[in-house]
Amino acid sequence: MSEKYYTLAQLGWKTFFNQQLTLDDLEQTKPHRITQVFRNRLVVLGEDGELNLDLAQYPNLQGTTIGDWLLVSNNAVDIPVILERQSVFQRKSPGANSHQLIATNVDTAFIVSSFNQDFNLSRIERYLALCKEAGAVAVLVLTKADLVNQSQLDEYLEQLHDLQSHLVILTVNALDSESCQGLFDWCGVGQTVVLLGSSGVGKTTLTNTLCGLQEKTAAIRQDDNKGRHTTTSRSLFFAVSGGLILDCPGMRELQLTDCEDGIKEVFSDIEDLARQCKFADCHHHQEPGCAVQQAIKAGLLEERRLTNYQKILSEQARNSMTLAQVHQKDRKFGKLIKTSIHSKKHRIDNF
Ligand SMILES: Nc1nc2c(ncn2[C@@H]2O[C@H](COP(=O)(O)OP(=O)(O)OP(=O)(O)O)[C@@H](O)[C@H]2O)c(=O)[nH]1
Ligand SMILES: [Zn+2]
Repeated sequence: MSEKYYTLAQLGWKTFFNQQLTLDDLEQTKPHRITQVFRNRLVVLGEDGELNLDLAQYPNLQGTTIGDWLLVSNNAVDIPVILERQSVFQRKSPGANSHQLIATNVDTAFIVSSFNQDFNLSRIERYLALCKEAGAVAVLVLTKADLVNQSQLDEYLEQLHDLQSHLVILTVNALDSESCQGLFDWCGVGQTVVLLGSSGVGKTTLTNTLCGLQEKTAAIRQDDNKGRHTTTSRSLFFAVSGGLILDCPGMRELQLTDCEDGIKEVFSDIEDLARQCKFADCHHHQEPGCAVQQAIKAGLLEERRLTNYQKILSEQARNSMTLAQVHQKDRKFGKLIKTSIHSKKHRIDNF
């Protein structure tokens, strides 16, 4: 990738980013996009080629991820500026009270799921909510279509009917580029695509097929000590159709946070029904005049869908609440430090 030069438009530069530049920025800096994230450094790509940015030298870049646009100064001394993002994918860090950025400035998200035990409507709904919240178009890509027969395939597809109106669903054999042709429509020049999905569903295989890579992307895969090879760092690849593909690590534990709007959009059918319930604070369990329960009884709404809606809504509330509590704790701790500095100063002043 380093020998090849790309225009900013090919790297996904848009008017949205251009509008953020001042005259000084235009004269003294050059836009670069983060294409690889490592523990200690970032690889960024601009019109003049690739640069490595040391995270120890620029601690502000710890809060960036793949897809971000940076203004890197021509003198290579000033701290790079992170441009405002057009879309942000984030989740709750597993086992921690913080957000984890997955990818930014994404146009389209391929929600990758496979026709086997991974096929799970509730998980797909989760990813749909994540896409809504992030501000990217979701396309559902179902892999391993070659491993099921037509009637099994129809059975799976039947279940997807009520998921989301206008949701584009593509069924593919990720190993066969002919079968993946429909995906290229979303991967044109300057378009950024992220692949989301559990481990083993075929994200790396799809990336290889879309990018015309023959061999496994060995450089970004490391043994996780369990005899399993998983994608460990975040990397950006170019599709043969010119688009940019972001490959993120497997996300087995997808916890949603600060995602209420996204969830409500994905479950707008339930939201609409809830407005017709007799009680404004109806929990849709056994309350009289519950329009949601009536729809379930009438076969118009799947009970599973209501359960998943309530589950992920309360999960995101819990996760967001924990973060709020952490912030409150931080503020209290900050005050404590200020008070102790103040009283120390007071003691010194009075000495
Ligand atoms: N037959 C068939 N095999 C597939 C298909 N897609 C992926 N595979 C196989 O499924 C296995 C897992 O695919 P990967 O591409 O490594 O999965 P991944 O989603 O990148 O997994 P992580 O890197 O762990 O997140 C590999 O052995 C692939 O060859 C498909 O459409 N058909
Ligand atoms: Zn109700």
